[in-house]
Amino acid sequence: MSETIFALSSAAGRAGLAVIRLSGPAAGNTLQAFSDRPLPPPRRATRTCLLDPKSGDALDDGMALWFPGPGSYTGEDVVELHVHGGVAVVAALLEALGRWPGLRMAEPGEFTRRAFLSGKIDLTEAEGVIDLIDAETDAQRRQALRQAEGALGRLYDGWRTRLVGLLAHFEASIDFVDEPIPEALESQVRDGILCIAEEIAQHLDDNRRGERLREGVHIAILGAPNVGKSSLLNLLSQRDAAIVSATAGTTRDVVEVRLDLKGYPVTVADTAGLRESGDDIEAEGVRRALARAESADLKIAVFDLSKLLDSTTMDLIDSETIVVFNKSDLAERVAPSPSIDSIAAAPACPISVKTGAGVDGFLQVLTDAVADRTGLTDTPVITRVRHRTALQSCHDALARAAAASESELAAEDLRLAVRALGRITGSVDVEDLLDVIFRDFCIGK
Ligand SMILES: Nc1nc2c(ncn2[C@@H]2O[C@H](COP(=O)(O)OP(=O)(O)OP(=O)(O)O)[C@@H](O)[C@H]2O)c(=O)[nH]1
Ligand SMILES: [Mg+2]
Repeated sequence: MSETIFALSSAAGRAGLAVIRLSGPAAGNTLQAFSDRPLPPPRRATRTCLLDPKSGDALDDGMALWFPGPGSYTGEDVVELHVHGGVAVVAALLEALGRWPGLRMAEPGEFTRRAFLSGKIDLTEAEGVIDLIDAETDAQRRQALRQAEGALGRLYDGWRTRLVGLLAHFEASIDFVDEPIPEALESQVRDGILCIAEEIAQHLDDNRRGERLREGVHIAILGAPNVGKSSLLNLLSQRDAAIVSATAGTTRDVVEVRLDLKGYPVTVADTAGLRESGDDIEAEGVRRALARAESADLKIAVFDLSKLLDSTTMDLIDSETIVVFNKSDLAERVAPSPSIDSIAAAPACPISVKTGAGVDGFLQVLTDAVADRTGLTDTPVITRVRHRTALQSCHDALARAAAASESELAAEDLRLAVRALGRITGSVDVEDLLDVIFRDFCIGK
């Protein structure tokens, strides 16, 4: 019989309310002992005075909820205690529960792990729950909620069910070794395999949208010294994150700011101005800036509209770049440079960080570019490397199965493909994965 676990499920620290959760066979008895009353009606919030069962001292006056298994989050008997969120109240309750026989503190993610083990949710739903707790922006929340509600799991289960059907056809024919597989059946199975392989290939070809939305889109601000890169970072983050000065070569380190850009999570990095420098520290700054340009999901190439356009920055422009011509307030002083036309293929925004001119338009271009590269399509998207690896091996196995000359070999590859999908949702043995997946959870969830 499994142990009964308990934990503070709300955040630690002073608050209006705190929720302590218990799950396991002793949950009901514990509530009776701590309230000195019979169990309340199931799933009904009931005002309850909580007592220390040893001394009879009152611990708090709160609310109790009783969820008999299997109709609970974990599938086991669950009790929730809604108490005053004072540090001493919570400490006294946790201490008294810890002394009660048969109870122990839950480990991180243990409630959700039990929900998975009792078949209440699959692994993708459990991961959706982690993401929902970690979601910092609205787009992240929507993606996580969809996954927690099972949209991704249903997609993978659908493929798995179809593959199992094809495998059954094959296995039935292998059992009758003497009879050759009818040609019509063989081509029907092969078509089925190719069709699913194609659907999986399309699903894999998603430009990492879902993973980017989970992790945040990495944006690097690049350009020659003094063009206003740090000023632009400060404008985006609405605070003095980086030092701005009229001295060229002010920024040396990469300065990173995490932002919620109209619902999308982004990490914006301001970098050192690109130029040849005899100064070792500045040269290292330039090296780091170029490394960021390499690794960023999106680049903002900044030019000073009142100066000649810098060729090092021009060389960095590609389809993942937004071009910003800053200092448009100074621009009438110089004739527009002819080389602007040559880079107009990338979206280009004339702005002035100083006066605010053009900034709204630039923010819209930036938001659209980020939205373009992140999740939230009609169909659910891959949100983790773990899914991608399993889908890739499923796809590879299907390609081998379709090309196999012997039906025994094709059947073996089909079995591997089914297994790879099963590891994503946890419907096959995944004991080795569980510690890794649930490690990301907090205690109490
Ligand atoms: N007139 C005008 N000045 C600006 C504008 N944006 C920034 N500046 C000024 O340009 C100078 C350089 O700005 P920074 O933001 O430090 O430039 P940077 O690109 O980060 O420079 P480095 O860190 O040296 O590479 C500062 O004096 C800013 O006040 C603008 O739109 N118009
Ligand atoms: Mg700077």
